[in-house]
Amino acid sequence: MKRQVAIIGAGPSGMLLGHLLRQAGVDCIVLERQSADYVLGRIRAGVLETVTTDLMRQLGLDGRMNAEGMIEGGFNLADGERRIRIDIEALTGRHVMVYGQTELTRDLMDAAPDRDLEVIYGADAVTLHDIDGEAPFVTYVKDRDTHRIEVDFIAGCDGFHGPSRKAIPGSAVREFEREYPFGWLGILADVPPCHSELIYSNGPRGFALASMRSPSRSRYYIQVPLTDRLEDWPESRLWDELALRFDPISERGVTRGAALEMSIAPLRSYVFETMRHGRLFLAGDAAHIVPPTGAKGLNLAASDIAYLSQALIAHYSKGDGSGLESYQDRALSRVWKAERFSWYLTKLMHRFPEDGTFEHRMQIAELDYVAASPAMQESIAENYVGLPL
Ligand code: FAS
Ligand code: PHB
Repeated sequence: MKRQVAIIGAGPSGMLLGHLLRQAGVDCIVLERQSADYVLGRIRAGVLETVTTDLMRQLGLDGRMNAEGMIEGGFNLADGERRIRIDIEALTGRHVMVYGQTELTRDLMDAAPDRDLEVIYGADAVTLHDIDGEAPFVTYVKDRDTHRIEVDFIAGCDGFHGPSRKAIPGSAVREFEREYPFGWLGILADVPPCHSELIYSNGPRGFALASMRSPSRSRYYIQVPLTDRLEDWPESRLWDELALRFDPISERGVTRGAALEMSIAPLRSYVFETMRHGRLFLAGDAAHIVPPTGAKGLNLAASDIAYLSQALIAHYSKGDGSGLESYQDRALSRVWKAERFSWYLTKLMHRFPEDGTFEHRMQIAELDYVAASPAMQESIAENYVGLPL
């Protein structure tokens, strides 16, 4: 089989790229290891920058997002008893959209058949071949048959644990990493949010985030030691902890309910600077990871895909290869700025085990400065809504 582009991974990166290429008449195929249900079962991001909502609008797939998503003109930083509202609408003229990654992925999946986007779920043993050569190809196994696809280009959209990054030879690897000494315990429940906007709190008991998916569905996180397991956290214990942290600083206090999902995610900052190697291009979590504190992960994947889709479409429609040549540098410029902001907010809002009372007073002093400085609030706001492409 011969296709123009093979896309590995049917998460947000792969599905956004697939739709954008098909919309421009570029022939592509998406290869996904898991089932569609499994992909939809992963609960992840909740806040979309305009770079992401603009792509959905460009695809004409923003209908449900506009109907069910929540426009947020601000968010809050807190330190236990004080809430500092960052008025992103007034400070930047822009906003963010609260609409779960699961729903965005569902919209992209549901539209694939009618838009002639071929997605192979259950594609095992996806392997990249000759990515340095002029005739790369991909192989995979499905229903015990091995399939081979000759391609012009491969888009590695297979997340942090996929095969694409690992296909790049060690001599070309340039990577940077920081692992954080804690994780995020998250819970999703059909209960009304405690506050009309997100609250990131660095209170006396540690970091907590009050987020949402709709006026009747809430998403909460608290910082937990890396040694904690889900079995250490019966739902009642987590609701007690969330009430202690958010009842004093929220409009309505925490409403309890049965968990639809609970999970513990590790936090890391990671950049793999070789985002292009020969005919292979990496995008999204395959190339970089941010701690979710700045709500950047999904949105960075979207900006990579904005650059990569423009480059591939220019190559096929005009024979213009300049976008492919500049992809890595353009993408990395935005990636590193988002890594900085995510690292900054993570340092500001979390209790680090190695920190003492002085470091905590530095965090409080920083929040005092944020509370008093319109310039600092504008800086935080412009990073939170997403820097320009
Ligand atoms: P994804 O990981 O979403 O998708 C990669 C796809 O490739 C997956 O479907 C996978 O099954 C597939 N794949 C992997 N190996 C393969 C193989 N060998 N063959 C074929 N397919 C393969 N971001 C935020 O902004 N806010 C958050 O709150 C947030 N929470 C997160 C929580 C967790 C537990 C994780 C892991 C990430 C979180 N993120 C969050 C970041 C997340 O939203 C990512 O940025 C986003 O999923 C990136 O999308 P993709 O690049 O498509 O990668
Ligand atoms: C979420 O709603 O899942 C969410 C929101 C903002 C973040 C991280 C996660 O920074």
